[in-house]
Amino acid sequence: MAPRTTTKTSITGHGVWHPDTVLNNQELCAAFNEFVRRENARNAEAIAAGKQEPLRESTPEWVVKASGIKERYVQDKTGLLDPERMCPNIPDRPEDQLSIQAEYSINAARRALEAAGRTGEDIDLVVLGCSNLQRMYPAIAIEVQEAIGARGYAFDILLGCSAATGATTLASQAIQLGQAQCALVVVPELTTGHMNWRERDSHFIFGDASVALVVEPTERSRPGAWEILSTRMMSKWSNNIRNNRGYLDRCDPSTENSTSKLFHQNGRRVFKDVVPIASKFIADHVAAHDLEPQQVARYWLHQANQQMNELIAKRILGREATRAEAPIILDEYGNTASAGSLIAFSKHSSDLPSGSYGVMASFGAGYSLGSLLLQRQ
Ligand code: CO8
Repeated sequence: MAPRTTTKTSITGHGVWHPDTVLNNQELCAAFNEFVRRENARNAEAIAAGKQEPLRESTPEWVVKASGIKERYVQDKTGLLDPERMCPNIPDRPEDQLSIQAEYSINAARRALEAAGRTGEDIDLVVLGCSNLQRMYPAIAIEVQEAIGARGYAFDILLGCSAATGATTLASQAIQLGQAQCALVVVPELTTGHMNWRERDSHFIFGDASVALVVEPTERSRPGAWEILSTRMMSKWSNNIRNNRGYLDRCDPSTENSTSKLFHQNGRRVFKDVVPIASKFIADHVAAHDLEPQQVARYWLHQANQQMNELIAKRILGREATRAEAPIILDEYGNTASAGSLIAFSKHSSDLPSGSYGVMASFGAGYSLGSLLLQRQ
C-alpha cells in the first residue's frame, strides 16, 4: 500500500464572527427600487426621448432564485438603505485606533484560539488572506500580530475568493518548513465596501464576516483536529471578475470614481466557466489520494451561488449531493468572498467522526482556485 500523504500539519481551532446587523432581500430591494424610481424621474426627459434606457427594479424572489441568498450580515445598513447614498457608512478611524479589518480578524481569532486551547502569545505567524484590503501598509496582519501579543512574523495576501485557502496553504507550508510552530490564519471579509449597490445584477451578492483558523504541527494537535493531508492551488487569468480600485486612482481624475473601481463581473460567463474548472480541480485532488469522491464525507465549497455549488458537487459525485455533503451557508451570510468555504467548514464539521475526509475548496477572481484535503483526527 502507498504511504499515506500528509503535510503533518493540522487545523487545531477555528472560529467565525459576523456583525450583528442583518440585511434581508426585502429591505435591500425596497431601497434599490426607490433609488431606481428616483433615478428614472431625474432622467425622465432623456428616457422619454429614447436617449437613455430606464433602470429596472430588483425583486427579492429573483435574488433567492438566482443565487440562493436570503439575507446577509452587514457592517452598516443605514447608508445601504439610503437611496441617495447606496454605500455603507463606515467612519474612518484615527491612526492610533485599531483598524476595522484588524478588529474583524481579532473577533474571529479569539474564537479560533480558544477552540485550539492557545493564546495570542503561542502564535508565531499571522497570515491574513482577504479579497479586499483597506490600506496598502502597514500590513493588517502585523496590526493583528501586535494586538494579540503574537511573536514571529505576519503578512497579508490578496487572491480574490481564494485568499483564505491560499493563506491556509502558506501557513501550513511555513510549519512544514519549520519557519513557524503555531500559525493563525485570519480572513476579515468586509465586502460591503467594494460592491456597487446601484447595480441590479450584483447588488445582492456580498455580506460581511470574518473567520480564523489555527494551524499547528499534527504531532502537537488534539483529537478532533483536522489534519491537512495536502493542498492544491491553481490560477488562470480571467477578466470576468474585476475591481480596479488601487493606489494609482488619483493619477487619472477621469476614471477616479468610475464604477470599474467597484466589484463588477460577467456573471453568466463566470457561472459557465467555474462549473467544469472547479469540479475537475477538486475531483483530481481527491483522486490523487486514491479516494473515491463518495469517500469524502463533506465538501465545504466557496459560497457564491447555490446552483453553482449544487452543479459542482453533482459533477464531482456523479449524482446530486445532499445538503449534508455540500453544506450551504450563503442563504444566511450571502457571499463572504474568501471566507465562505472556511465558514462552511467551521459551521459544518463538528458532527463528523474521527477518520472522516473533507475538502475545503475555493474558486474566485483571477481565476484562482484552492483546495485542502482534510482528515479528522
Ligand atoms: N431582479 C430581478 N431580475 C433580475 C435582476 C434582479 N436583481 N438581475 C437580473 N435580472 C434578470 C435579468 O434582467 C435577466 O432577465 P431578462 O433576460 O428577461 O432581461 C435575468 O434576470 C438573467 O439576468 P443575468 O443573466 O444577469 O443573471 P444570472 O442568471 O446570470 O444571475 C448571478 C446572476 C446570480 C450573479 C449569476 O450570474 C451568478 O451567480 N454567476 C456566478 C458568479 C458569481 O457567483 N459571482 C459572485 C461573486 S464572484 C465569486 O464569488 C467567485 C465565483 C467563481 C469564480 C470562478 C473561478 C473559476
